Amino acid sequence: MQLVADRLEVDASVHGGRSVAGAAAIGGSGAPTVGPLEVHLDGPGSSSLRWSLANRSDAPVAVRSVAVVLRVVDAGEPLRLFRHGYQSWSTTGAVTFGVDTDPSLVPDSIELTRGVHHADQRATRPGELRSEWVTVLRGGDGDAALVGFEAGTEHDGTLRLRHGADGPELWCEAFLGDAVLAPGEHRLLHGVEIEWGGPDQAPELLAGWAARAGAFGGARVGAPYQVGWCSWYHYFHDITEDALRANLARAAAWPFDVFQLDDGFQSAIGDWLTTNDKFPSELDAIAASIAAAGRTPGLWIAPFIVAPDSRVATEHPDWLARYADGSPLFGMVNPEWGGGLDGLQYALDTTHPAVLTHLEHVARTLVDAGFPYLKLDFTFAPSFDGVWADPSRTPAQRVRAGYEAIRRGAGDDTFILGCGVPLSHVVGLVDGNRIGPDVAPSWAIEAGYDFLPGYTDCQPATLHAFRNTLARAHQHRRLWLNDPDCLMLRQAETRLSPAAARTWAETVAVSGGMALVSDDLALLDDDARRLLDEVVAIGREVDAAARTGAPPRCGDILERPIPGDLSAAGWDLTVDPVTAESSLFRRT
Ligand code: 9PG
Repeated sequence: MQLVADRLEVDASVHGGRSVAGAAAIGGSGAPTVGPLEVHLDGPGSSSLRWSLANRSDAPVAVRSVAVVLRVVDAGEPLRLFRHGYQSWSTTGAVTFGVDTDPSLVPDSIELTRGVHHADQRATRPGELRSEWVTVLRGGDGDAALVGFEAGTEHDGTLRLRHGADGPELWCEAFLGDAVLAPGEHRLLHGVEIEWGGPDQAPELLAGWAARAGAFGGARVGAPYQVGWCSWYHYFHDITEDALRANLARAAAWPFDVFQLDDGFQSAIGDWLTTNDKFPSELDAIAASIAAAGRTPGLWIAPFIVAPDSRVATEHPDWLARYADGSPLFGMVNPEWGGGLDGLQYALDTTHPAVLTHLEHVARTLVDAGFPYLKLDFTFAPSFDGVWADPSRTPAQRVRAGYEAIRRGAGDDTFILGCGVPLSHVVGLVDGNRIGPDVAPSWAIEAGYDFLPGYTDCQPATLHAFRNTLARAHQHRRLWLNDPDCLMLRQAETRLSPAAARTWAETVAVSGGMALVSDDLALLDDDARRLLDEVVAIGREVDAAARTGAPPRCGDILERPIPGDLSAAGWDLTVDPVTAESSLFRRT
């Protein structure tokens, strides 16, 4: 297989509408130009592309995307692609060109869902497969090529495998999401690297890329191994202060560092500093009780979305992002949240200085109230297409600005866990990141619960969390601490078999990632406790090895849609994803 630089492709419009999309040859003398945009390229098709973009006109230009197109030559079939998902919950794993499809092409896929799971919320071209931030391509001839952006903080990097005139093409796309370049403005784009390896070396290629991207972005990888409890996966929205306190009392017998309250305490989405009727105490009193029990108080918030009837939204309508018609932009939907519009929530405009001051204040107030551990959820909302106060900002810059405000308010010592987050946007700002969909008290998704057309694999199910935990194992201690999502230890009030619960526990262990329990502790017996102790013992070993040596290795990452092999620190885990049966061995 060869990757041969072919041309430049630009999608842009003169501010206000007229398209200036087009292609330009590369390789000749002078910088290729499409309409008012000039692109400086250094090393296209070599192992390292450096590039930048300039608006040479005297009018503003809205840039959707700029791509260097590589022809994929002599790859042979099957042509496999490591498809890296956009955000925490987005499906990650191997797909085959000409066989698999992009979920945005499913006829009844919903635009909000496409915005949640891709940098570009528009549907792809037929036959196209796309990966965010990084990919590995492997043809039938055996060579594997990693193509990855060194960062995703200033703009997204989307790798699109498409049918071209002469065969497959890989588009290395800088996605700016219609960010407006002022007349004369010049912007650096994130570099793209290509690394080659043998047919079995995808895990090593990915580990090497993650190490370089982490070092480049100043990744926060030094936090201690985390063991904790989280209120979500037993109580969900019905968590009460009584239930929280009952678990805190039982936690005395458990080895938790962190004790984290999840969704369900807040008076409204967006009004994070006040509790609802289920929580008679204020947040500082709850944090004080957790701290008095010797645990680190943790709290969930969804800082960039607000309920239509929340105080923040009704008192500050100018803080909301907008659609072109002037109505507030939707950032997520969840009927359980209420808000007055069937569960639809608005997105805050993180390019508005007052919004950033507000976010900083919320974070500082929560840390001052006693929560040095914050889980930030549904944080993709500022990436959506819309009308933003500062039109020069890209989707990546909008998300990152929100995280930066929270980090400023929370201080350097707070553990920040990203969730529902476009992963490339937050390197250097988060300590941990959720790297997969939610677990659930069942293995596969249950019939009749497929409520996201095209995106079923991103819905809550332990199998879906399992898949991403293997496929993103290379990121642990390179980009952040991986959070594979909570263990599911209980044997009552669950449809997970004992074998499946053990398989998931072993997976969390061999991933070296965060070990969080999320059961009503009253339901857990001695077997559950022994399983947690086993997870923590193996997890600590794997985590320590990942700090100094290689991250966990998923050996069959390109072999099948759902891999089953994970190895680290002498441990070999093999799982059949269909039956959820596992075998775990220690090499001697
Ligand atoms: C709280 C939860 C937990 C959980 C998060 C996140 O696609 N969905 O509709 C969807 C809903 C909830 C969800 C993920 C996806 O879970 O991952 O740990 O904090 O929010 O509401």
